[in-house]
Amino acid sequence: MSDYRQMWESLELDLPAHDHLLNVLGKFYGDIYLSQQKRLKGMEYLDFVISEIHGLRIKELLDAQKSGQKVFGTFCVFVPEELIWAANGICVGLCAGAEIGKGEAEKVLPRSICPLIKSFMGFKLARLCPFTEACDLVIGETTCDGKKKAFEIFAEFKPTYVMEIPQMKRKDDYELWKNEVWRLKEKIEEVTGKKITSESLKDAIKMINNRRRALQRLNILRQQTPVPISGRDALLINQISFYDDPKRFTEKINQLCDELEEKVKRKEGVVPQNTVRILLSGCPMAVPNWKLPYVVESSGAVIVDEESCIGERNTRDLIEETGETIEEMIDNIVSRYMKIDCACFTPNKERVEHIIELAEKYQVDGVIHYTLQFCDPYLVESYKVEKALEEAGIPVLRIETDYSMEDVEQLKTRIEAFIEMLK
Ligand code: BJ8
Repeated sequence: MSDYRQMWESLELDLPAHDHLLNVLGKFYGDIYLSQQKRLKGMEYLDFVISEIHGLRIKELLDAQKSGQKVFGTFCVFVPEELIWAANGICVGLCAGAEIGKGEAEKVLPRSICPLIKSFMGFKLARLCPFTEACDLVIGETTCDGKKKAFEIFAEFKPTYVMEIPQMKRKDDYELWKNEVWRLKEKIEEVTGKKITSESLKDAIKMINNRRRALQRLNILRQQTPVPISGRDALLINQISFYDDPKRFTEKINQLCDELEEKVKRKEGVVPQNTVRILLSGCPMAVPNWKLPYVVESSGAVIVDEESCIGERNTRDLIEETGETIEEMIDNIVSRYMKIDCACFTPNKERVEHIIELAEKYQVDGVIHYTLQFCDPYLVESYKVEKALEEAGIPVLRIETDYSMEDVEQLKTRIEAFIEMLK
């Protein structure tokens, strides 16, 4: 990593603090990931990507910029990344999964705001995220109030464009969303200086669909008993999908799935057959937020699926590949993205139905509903989720936490008791 110091300097990172961050991250990763037993050979690629998280991938982005490409950062799965790739841009999901730059963030944000929002502001103000620094444009959105208002401040430090996301799914809302997608297309073309053509959009749709197909394939394999991969590894794969090169990533994940299929044929699980199976549902777990999966899996259970934007909500729906003209393809993009069942929508019956569907499909023993502190949409919706799950006879545990390690012991006690009850 020391080879990259000049590159980090050019991005004006706070080098001593950045060194410290990488050390902590390396140790954390070793404890949570490398200590696992029976890991797949295919995970070596993911370990490599993580070891180069601020190195090689950043270098690739900067090299691409030198050859004229533009880099766009996003914080939400609602941003149609196909438009970015179709304009020869690069899309990276920006990390906001660690308690970083908290002091800096709290100078501009209230203390009682969602840790994810505090984290993306903190990474920027403390100059610790090379991805953010490498971006030509950050694309924000108006999903929840906290994010919406935080982007006004973030824009003072980084070129930021905000998409309006509807809060309901009536006919007018589809129109609003369609206009927003066209508006984004124009913005991306302006930044990249490239016109999106029907061919380039078609290719981009196919490329991102293929990435989703590979992740769907992974998820189908997780429905098996015994489950062939840990929840931690599956989460990591989903997290990395947001910033790796999509074609390379898809190829690697398909290879990993080949390995998994062999394991399934041999009935070889990552844990014993009778291990308690958990569905995690709720807020997204951005890299390196691995606290809860670690606590769950070190308490004798295995996570078999994530009902989250870093999981099923991002991979479940494909864009129809039937469009020939730009107008048809944009219509297909609009419909696909409006299927996202984020808690920011009201009403949001589909999400509750999906959770029950997933619980049955993955034969889970229980659901852990996970919410970040101060995330009103998911916190309020957890009441309906719990009620529906109870009516369906599926045990549920509601967890509200943040990115600090202070509550690990308390979480462990509650989760162990829940798992014991499920046994
Ligand atoms: S589509 S879940 S990625 S908005 S956790 S910042 S909601 S207060 S992240 Fe999300 Fe898009 Fe929805 Fe998915 Fe606000 Fe809640 Fe914080 Fe959140």
